[in-house]
Amino acid sequence: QAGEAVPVAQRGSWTSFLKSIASFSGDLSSLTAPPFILSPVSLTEFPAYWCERPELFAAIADATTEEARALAVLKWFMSTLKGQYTSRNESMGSEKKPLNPALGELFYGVWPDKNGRGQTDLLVEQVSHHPPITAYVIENRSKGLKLVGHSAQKTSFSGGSIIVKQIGHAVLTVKLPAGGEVQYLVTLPRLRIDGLWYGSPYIELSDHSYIVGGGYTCNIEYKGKGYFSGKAHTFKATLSPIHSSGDIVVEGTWHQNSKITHGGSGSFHDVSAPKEEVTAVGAEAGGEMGGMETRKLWQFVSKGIREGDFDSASKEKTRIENEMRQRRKDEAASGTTWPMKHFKPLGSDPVYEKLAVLADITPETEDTYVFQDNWPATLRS
Ligand code: CLR
Repeated sequence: QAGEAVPVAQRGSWTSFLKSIASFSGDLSSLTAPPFILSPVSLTEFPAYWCERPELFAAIADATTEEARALAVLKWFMSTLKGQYTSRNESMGSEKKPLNPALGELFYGVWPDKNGRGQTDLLVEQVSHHPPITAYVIENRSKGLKLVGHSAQKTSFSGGSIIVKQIGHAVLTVKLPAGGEVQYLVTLPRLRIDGLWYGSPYIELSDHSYIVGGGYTCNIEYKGKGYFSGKAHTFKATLSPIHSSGDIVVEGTWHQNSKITHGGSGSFHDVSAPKEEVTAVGAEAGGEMGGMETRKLWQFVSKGIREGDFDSASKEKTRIENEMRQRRKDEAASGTTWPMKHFKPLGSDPVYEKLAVLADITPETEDTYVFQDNWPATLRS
């Protein structure tokens, strides 16, 4: 039944929300949604999903051959998808609408060293508000691993589902023990948000994403229940050496496990063990959070949403949005713009251009945000 999962009092507003999505394409973040679907977490926290199995990230540094390294990168990547795309369903009952980050919003965090895997640091900055673009860095310095990326979305509506095209990419840089480094381009899958009619949205992945570099290309193909009457959340990854033959194929479900089905054998990834959430770290002296740090900025909005006090959540949200609007007006009046704190925009990414051609990835170029290597001291002492 329509709106089955929606609290009775909010069914009307859910229906009108769906109607506004259907007649709209572009930036969903600006649409007003009924309270039951609101998440207390801002999109600036999402890059943490890239490292919730820090030991798998660290393991990339231990590989000693190109093949082993390519497999380690794929295994780390596959193991992030469950968190990226199903964790809100697990923790909140369905996919929710995240808080729309303010320009300049920040998030810092850390996964501490454990069993010799080294400390991994996270830094996130909202580098654009219109359209929303989030830039991030994840670095394990002791292992010589660094992931830099940015994330944006283009949404449309089709057949009762929201289709989300992910814009942006990430580059993983691996320092080699023998000197030098190798880089991998990581592109992102397409999302379909199903279950809207019932008011219990969930994500299915579709199309392809790629990992390219270090002598290999990897084409990951995603299929869901709707497609060819297959199982939910399935994938097939084909890892191909660039200069020789001999593919390795991995098949399975990204939210559960997979095995090598060609060019080897045995189980590949398995995400049944619990993941490890990032520990938020304030950037100011003593680990205090500044006003633009996400958990401080949204503190009372989040509290309202968590406690079901939607009146104060929405009042507080309006207050923040008005403050940001005023800031933009003041900047326009004085002919200034909000400066990025950790990144510099670059119109085309040379690493992307070099690697994308190897797997025929389109577009041929994408812009990027170059990290300025200015970690706050609280993460580096
Ligand atoms: C952001 C980048 C992360 C992976 C990821 C997971 C969930 C996505 C999110 C990204 C972008 C925003 C998103 C969200 C799911 C729902 C939400 C598409 C891609 C939209 C804006 C909200 C739609 C509202 C319905 C839930 C009603 O690495």
